[in-house]
Amino acid sequence: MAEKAILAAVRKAVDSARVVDMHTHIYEPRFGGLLLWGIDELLTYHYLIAELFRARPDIAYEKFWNMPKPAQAELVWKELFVERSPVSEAARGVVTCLEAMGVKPGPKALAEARKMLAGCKVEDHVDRVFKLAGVEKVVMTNDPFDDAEREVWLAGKGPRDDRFAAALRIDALLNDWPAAAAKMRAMGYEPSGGESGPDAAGDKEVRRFLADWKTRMKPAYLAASLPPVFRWDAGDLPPGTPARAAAQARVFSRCLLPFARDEGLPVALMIGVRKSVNPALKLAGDSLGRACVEDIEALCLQWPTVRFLVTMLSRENQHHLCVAARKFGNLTPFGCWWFLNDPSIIREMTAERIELLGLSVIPQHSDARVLDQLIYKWRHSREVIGEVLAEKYAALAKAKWPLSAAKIREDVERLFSRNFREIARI
Ligand code: RAT
Ligand code: ZN
Repeated sequence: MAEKAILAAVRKAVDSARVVDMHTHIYEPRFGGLLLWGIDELLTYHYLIAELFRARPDIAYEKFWNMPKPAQAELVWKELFVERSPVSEAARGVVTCLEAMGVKPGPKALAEARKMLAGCKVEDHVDRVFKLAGVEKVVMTNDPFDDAEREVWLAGKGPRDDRFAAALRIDALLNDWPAAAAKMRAMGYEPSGGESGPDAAGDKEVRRFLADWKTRMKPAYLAASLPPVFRWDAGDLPPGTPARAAAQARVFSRCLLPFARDEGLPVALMIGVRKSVNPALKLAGDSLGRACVEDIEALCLQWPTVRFLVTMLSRENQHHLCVAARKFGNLTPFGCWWFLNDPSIIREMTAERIELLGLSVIPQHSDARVLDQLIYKWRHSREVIGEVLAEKYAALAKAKWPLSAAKIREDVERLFSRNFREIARI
């Protein structure tokens, strides 16, 4: 294949790949208000709220939080789209969405987008966004400790929409055991034990809880977002470990991992978030820290039959994570998470991963919190991932390796859907 034909074949394969998006925060329409969509939600995305406060540090946080959502959206629009050009990745994302939905981008687009979406039925909007984004399936983030969400699951309303798979999110069990235990009690479980975690009978109760939620949700995997340093118990928990860390280690190692192993459920770990470094910013107030990849290597070694899907928030961890994945077939790096979901970093991480791990990675997830974001997150990522792949294929062609459009399509499909499907068995 000539270089020009290769570039065209890669572009076509990447642009037409049907994505399985392995981590989002969007919900099936039957979850009602939990599914966020539309222009006002796009503009009040926490990534943009952080940017608003950079543009207007004079605005008091409380004043902003007390504004009704449409007024918040108007303020973000004015400051980040009218007064300034929307060049940041999150702001450019809104422009991509507007354009894709047929609203002429420009200072008047907010009013136009509101008008256009006003009479729209959410189900129709889901269809339209999935089509525009080229997404076939998304995985939600499902938290049985969230009261509003739990109610929907317990009510068992309506048939499942199989474009939305579930993920059983268990942060609550790991991050604040006493509070999680109290909630479990209110749900009819008896997680015996103390501040430093469940005892042997309590372990069983936690697993019973997980089993019940597995039956209810049919999750593709268990998931947790974790700080840069978190404890798990490799049998060496030193005496005097603080209660909170001991509880985390105990729940992780004696409840979650055996459960995942016995049930054949993959475990997705999102590591490196430092929560609430600026609490006044709420969801926008988290930062990051460099994690310990050595811990993940030890985890993969000790639990060889558990499939670990791992993403890390620090750019400095990415190379080591790839090297770790070369050593452990049960470790799959995924996505360019949160502060890494920017074209310059996606380019670097995708090249690094492909050079070290070939096609055995999941290059991206969207983390969309607002349905419409699927459009821009995937359009922008396809563009960059396509460029990286084109370079690799061009180098192969230069060395006379035979290539075909069909082979390229097959490789791309692995990256955008098959690798995840095979691990999660969905
Ligand atoms: O990317 C985000 O929106 C973050 O706020 C988090 O949701 C993170 O992705 C998470 O799942 O904890
Ligand atoms: Zn997320």
